[in-house]
Amino acid sequence: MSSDVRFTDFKSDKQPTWCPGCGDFGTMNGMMKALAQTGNDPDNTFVVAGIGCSGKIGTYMHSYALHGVHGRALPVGTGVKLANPDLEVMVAGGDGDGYSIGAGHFVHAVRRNVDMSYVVMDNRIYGLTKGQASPTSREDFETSTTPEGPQQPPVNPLALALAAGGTFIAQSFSTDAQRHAEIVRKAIEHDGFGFVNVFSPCVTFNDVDTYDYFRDHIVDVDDTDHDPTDETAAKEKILAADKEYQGVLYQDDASVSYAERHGLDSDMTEIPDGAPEDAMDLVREFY
Ligand SMILES: Cc1ncc(C[n+]2csc(CCOP(=O)(O)OP(=O)(O)O)c2C)c(N)n1
Ligand code: SF4
Ligand SMILES: [Mg+2]
Repeated sequence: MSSDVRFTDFKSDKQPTWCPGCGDFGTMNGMMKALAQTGNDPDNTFVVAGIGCSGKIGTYMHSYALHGVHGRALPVGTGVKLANPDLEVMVAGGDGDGYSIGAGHFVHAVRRNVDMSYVVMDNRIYGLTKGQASPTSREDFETSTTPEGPQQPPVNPLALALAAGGTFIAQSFSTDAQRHAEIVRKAIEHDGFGFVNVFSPCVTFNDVDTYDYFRDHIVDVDDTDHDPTDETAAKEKILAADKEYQGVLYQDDASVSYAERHGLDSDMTEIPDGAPEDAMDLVREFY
């Protein structure tokens, strides 16, 4: 880790193929800033990406990266972090990747509370496959596969995370650059699973959840008297159907990460009660 890392050090030499104006540019920009601000550098950072337009992010960032299978980024990220706790692990993907095919992994990653961050580029549509409804699409959003809209209420990812025992639950807007970077930074600094749902508009296929829509509707929790450590207050805001909140909605200050809970951070060379010294000599040979 180095203190003089600039956020542009996280930019790869590959030019993004995202459509001009895609929200994912801003989302990635904030992720790179947050990584630099927290003292990380490309040599200690591992980005695991899902499949989708959003999933291309690992190619555009300069770090260790894995572009995995659709919906499976979280278990891969979990494995990377547990195998090498010294790495800063950031998992990134789309609303389809995380809340549709990957929904089961999402719930279990949240409750495991492994110390990593998860950034979802929520454009409320399947962008890469050209505009089908996603789990976060509005009930009446007409697409090629849902000509009369999905006709079922959208998934509320923040509510899902809270119900699963989430310890850091936040939301940001990709073009609110400084604020978005600040929220991702807090997710990285959180001791546990830092989840950020990012409004990251798809300018090509979603003509309802647009930049203008979010600009007109977002309420920043920092402009309210919200206390993110108050779970009841967090629940109230997260379930408010008529609001699009930005900021840290919930943070459990007493969060205990998976590694801490299971003693995975412990020194493997220390002699536990009952272990003979000669057995420990054999253990030490591996450290
Ligand atoms: C197992 C599997 N099923 C389906 C697909 C097809 N597919 C690719 S991306 C995608 C959805 C992408 O939507 P989202 O995760 O929201 O990402 P976006 O493109 O909007 O960023 C689907 C269904 C796939 N690649 N693999
Ligand atoms: S199709 Fe939508 S999500 Fe995909 S790159 Fe274009 S604007 Fe972004
Ligand atoms: Mg999407």
